[in-house]
Amino acid sequence: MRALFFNKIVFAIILMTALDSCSSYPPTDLTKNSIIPRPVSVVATHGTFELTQDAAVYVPEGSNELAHIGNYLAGLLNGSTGFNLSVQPTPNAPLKGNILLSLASDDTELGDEGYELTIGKDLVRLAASQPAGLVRGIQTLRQLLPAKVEAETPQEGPWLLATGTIRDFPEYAYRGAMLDVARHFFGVEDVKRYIDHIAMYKMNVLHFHLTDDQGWRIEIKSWPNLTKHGASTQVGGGPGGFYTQEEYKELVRYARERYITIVPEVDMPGHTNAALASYPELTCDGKAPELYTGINVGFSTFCTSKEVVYQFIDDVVRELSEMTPGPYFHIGGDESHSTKEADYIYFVNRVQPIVESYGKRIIGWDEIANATLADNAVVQYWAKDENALKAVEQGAKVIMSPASRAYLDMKYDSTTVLGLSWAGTIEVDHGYNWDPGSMVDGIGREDILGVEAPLWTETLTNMDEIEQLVFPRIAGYAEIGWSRPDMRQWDDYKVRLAQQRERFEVLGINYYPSPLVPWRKEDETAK
Ligand code: TNX
Repeated sequence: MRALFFNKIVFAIILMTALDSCSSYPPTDLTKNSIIPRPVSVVATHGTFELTQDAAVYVPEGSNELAHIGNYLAGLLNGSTGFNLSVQPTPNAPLKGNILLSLASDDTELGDEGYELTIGKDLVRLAASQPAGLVRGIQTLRQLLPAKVEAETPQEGPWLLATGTIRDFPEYAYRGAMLDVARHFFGVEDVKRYIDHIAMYKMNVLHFHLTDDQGWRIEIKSWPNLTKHGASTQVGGGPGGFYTQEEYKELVRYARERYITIVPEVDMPGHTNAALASYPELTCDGKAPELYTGINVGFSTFCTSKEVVYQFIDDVVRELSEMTPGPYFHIGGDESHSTKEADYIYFVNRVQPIVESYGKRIIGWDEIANATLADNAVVQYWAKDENALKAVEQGAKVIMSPASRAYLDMKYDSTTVLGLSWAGTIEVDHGYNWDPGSMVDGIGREDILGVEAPLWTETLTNMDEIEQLVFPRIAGYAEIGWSRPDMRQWDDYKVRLAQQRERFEVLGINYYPSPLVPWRKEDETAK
């Protein structure tokens, strides 16, 4: 009887040891990480750091901005660890067991968003030349901790990190995702969740598609009917909605805290039915069209020869620019199929100086390259190579959003229920395997400001549906924007992506379990 009991114990110990070795815990090799986007360099020193309840986050004295970033980090860690890490000014005394944030402005290689994360047995140091770099480095630190760090409620530790040094900085300055809140409206909490999702992968731009045929989603005080009437519905006829200026400012603040720039888009002269329905003087015949709840494009246009149109645009750009600290204003300009070519060019040439007069740099979809571009204008390539080439010939920079690769609203394959397929289907590998600098003949890395993945929401009505199309592809677009092309191989990426699954689950993200990704089985996942 006793022998049997003893045998059982021995067996249990052997089993536990075997499981432990599969999960490589405690972690000792920093090069065995699953960080997305892949960092520039990782050097392991083969030890382990343990984060305990005695730790604090230290920041240089006298900087509110760094204290704020320290709080952001403590906030990410405290919920799941159950610790009560506080933010303290860096003392001269020993800092054993703590996390230390600092600025190293002489480390110019790191640029605006790079960071160096040095994990020692006794101390974690995160340094950057600019504050934004610290926030990017915090995302790396997050991904090095067990997935359950993403939980909101206390989880059991230990909270261990392999020791070593990561030096990292982005390939492209602009790394974004777009959210269309015009076809279907999404409230402030949904947008914040979207912002958190993109922040996790070190993206730095939320392009906010605020207006379209189906709805006008931002309060403009000088033209109140835009939201009173123009926001009252959406695709399918639901109630729609809009952001008050206070809500918009709150989103700007939330994004800014994560060093994410909001780029507001007012799409024009096409995609304007909601505005035309609200103010008939913006149409040529002076008649208000009905609100539109279908998903066709190309049927609406501002009356480009009327002065009131430019007064209207001036007011809209002014009110929106005043609430938008970022440098960009997106004027849309796509699919204006009901605007005569000459009128379209006249219109874009008139609108650009208005935007510039409010201190903003213009972005437009690639069609705007047919006009005479303002100095410093940025053209967002989505469809036509010739337009992107015209942009570069005029000295503009290009954002790469090729629909056949980077559109988050394209289906994964023919069985995907949500999404569209006019630009083809985009499986996870197809969305990952392309390089912005060699996508269009004649457009090289030096012409490119960055990469953006747009999400159009004709078929999406809630956050679960958004996430089904966004995850896991968003991680790939983030890596394309951040990591050098020679650092990106699908076979390596798909393994790192598989290891993100547990994070998606802890965060309650409704991801698409692509058959091309070797998602790890439950019993093999790291603790
Ligand atoms: C094209 S891409 C559009 C949008 C649609 C999208 C659907 C672009 C600049 N215009 O109006 O929502 O396709 O995928």
